[in-house]
Amino acid sequence: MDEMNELVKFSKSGRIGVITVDNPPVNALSPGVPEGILAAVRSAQGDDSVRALVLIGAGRTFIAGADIKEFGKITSGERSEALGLAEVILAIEDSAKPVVCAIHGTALGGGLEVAMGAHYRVAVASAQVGQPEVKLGIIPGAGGTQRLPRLAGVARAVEMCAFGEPIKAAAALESGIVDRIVEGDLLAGAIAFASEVSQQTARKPRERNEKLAGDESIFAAARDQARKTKRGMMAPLAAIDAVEAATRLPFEAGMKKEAELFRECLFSDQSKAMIHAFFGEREVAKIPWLPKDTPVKEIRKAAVIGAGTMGGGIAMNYANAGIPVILKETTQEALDKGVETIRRNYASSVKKGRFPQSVMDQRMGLIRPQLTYDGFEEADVIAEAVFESMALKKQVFAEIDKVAKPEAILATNTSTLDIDEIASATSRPQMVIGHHYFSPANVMRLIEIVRGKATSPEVIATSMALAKKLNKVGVLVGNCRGFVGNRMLHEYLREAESLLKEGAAPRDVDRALYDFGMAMGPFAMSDLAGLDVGWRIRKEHKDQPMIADTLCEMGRYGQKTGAGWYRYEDGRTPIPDPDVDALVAKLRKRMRWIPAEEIVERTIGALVKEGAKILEEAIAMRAVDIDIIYITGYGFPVYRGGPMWYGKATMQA
Ligand code: 3H9
Repeated sequence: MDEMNELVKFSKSGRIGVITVDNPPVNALSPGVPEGILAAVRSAQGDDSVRALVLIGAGRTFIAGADIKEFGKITSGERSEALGLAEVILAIEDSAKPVVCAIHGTALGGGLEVAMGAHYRVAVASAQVGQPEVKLGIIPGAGGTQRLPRLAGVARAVEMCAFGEPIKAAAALESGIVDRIVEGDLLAGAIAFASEVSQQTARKPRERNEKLAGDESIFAAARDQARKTKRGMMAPLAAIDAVEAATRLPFEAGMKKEAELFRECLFSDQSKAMIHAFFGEREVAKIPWLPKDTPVKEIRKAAVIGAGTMGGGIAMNYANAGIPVILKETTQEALDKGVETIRRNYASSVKKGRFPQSVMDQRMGLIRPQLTYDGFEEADVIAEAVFESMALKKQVFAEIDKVAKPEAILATNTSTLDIDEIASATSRPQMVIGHHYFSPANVMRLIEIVRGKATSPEVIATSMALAKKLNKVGVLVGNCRGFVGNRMLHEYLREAESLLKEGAAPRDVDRALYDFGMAMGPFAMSDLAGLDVGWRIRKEHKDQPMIADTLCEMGRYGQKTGAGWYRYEDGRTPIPDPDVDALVAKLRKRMRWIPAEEIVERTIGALVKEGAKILEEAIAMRAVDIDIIYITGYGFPVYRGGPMWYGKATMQA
């Protein structure tokens, strides 16, 4: 085997040259990889013993894209702008010997772009291909927006480039991205395919123009969808522009347009923030002080106490991950209601085509509803999700303590209460930890993993691994009132109420923060979550009352009672309510018009200030932990990078 460099190797199998990219863990196109591929393709041109080439990835995947770490170096001026990838891909496409890319794992971003420069692509059935660049605030920058419509047609290319979701091998075959699905050994299948085509004249993908003509309305429809589902993001719109350019301009001019749009996105604040979030999501899984050899226990069986909204959602998470779960309630009525909600949620997914009925049946089959503690002695993790009251939680933990096996993790879903006090109700505080899910628990990706002062390293490590298994983002935080997310939220909501007292209406505050990019404004969000939750907690802690408490005293708990900060005629659309305006007017200290910028500055500023205190107290380990909590749990716009990233960026500006 020849080494083009240490990242790319070349070997021969009969008359087929095999180029292997070997850059673990995901064969990213780090410096050296494009150069190695280019050298291998070039040297094969003059080698008469080689008739065709196979390009394959070593390890678990084909090329998963450009090396994202390099983008920061380009925008900071540390390295030159061009990654040179487009030229390497042209060289592959211009190879006189047919090139076959052999795909397993994921061919993403620059990886798919390399594959689309080749004359053919074969893949194993489990492979996926995609152009996920928009998730990093950029667009494909090495011809993806120009070659994908040529291979797969305009509609598929727009969808993949603008929305970033990968597709499975079968769909890639159907749409013309992949030429064959290989059963069995991928390399052997790719070599056999390359031998078959080695004598044929291969067409260059960039010259395949026949799929470019099509329905022009695709672009307008995609723009509408992007404005709705990717609100505030520039990359999806740029990706649509670039694919549209492919249909209007010759290939070279289309490439130039793509390069311009790519550069604009790459140098934007949005892309920097989204790349921060990409690495942040992976960073939060790392706990520097936890020894690497800390044992992680396997979670084979789970139990959940409380079949309300949270408990039901948590049980679904376990079932979705294939873990059998007991769901316990105290009355048959509450249990039936909880199970019915779960069934309705699954049925709605089946209806939307997310998975077939058989998957729903299998998941429902993993959930065992009951009124007793039978079988709890076998559970590896017990998750408590009862009403937010310290007395009740302590009673439940004392009961669990009697039935759980010694090595079981005892998790509470409390959102504000003291983990240590809850743990004190057991004989094993080292096994107690917070698994704080966000509503709806089966949808929201965040779990705050809250460690008490006695929680063992093993319980922490197992909880972090469990979060990953449940397809969630686990962020480790310390124990204080409200932990990280809700403690900061409290200050944010107080600031929002202060704005009302100075002259703003709830709708003004909500509008300003919605336009900033939050999933919803603070008042609409409070109505959705239920105003009574915070009210009860404030009463329990004898806190200073808020305006929201007065609304609760009026029976206005939010959406669930048809009224809160707003009125709800259809149960979910907020309508400004003169009664609330009158209440606010009575409490108003002064009356002035407050511009949207001030609303954003003060409310987001409140988050940042509390976040800084949380860091000082070491309740969160790193600023990025706070950012990921807010992006994954509180609807903070990912393209602003999270409150701490945003705060730092605006301070520097
Ligand atoms: C692009 O290609 C632009 C082009 O148009 C060209 C323009 C010129 N680079 O996620 P994991 C690291 S943009 C650098 O835990 P999994 C990751 O940080 C790119 N590093 O594994 C982690 O490091 P650590 C388009 C990367 O099995 C480790 O690899 N491509 C990259 O759960 C393992 O990652 C994408 O956006 C990268 N490209 O998932 C794909 N990818 O261990 C992004 C990963 O130190 N990547 N790392 O924390 C993914 O979606 C997932 O990583 C993947 C594997 C599905 C591949």
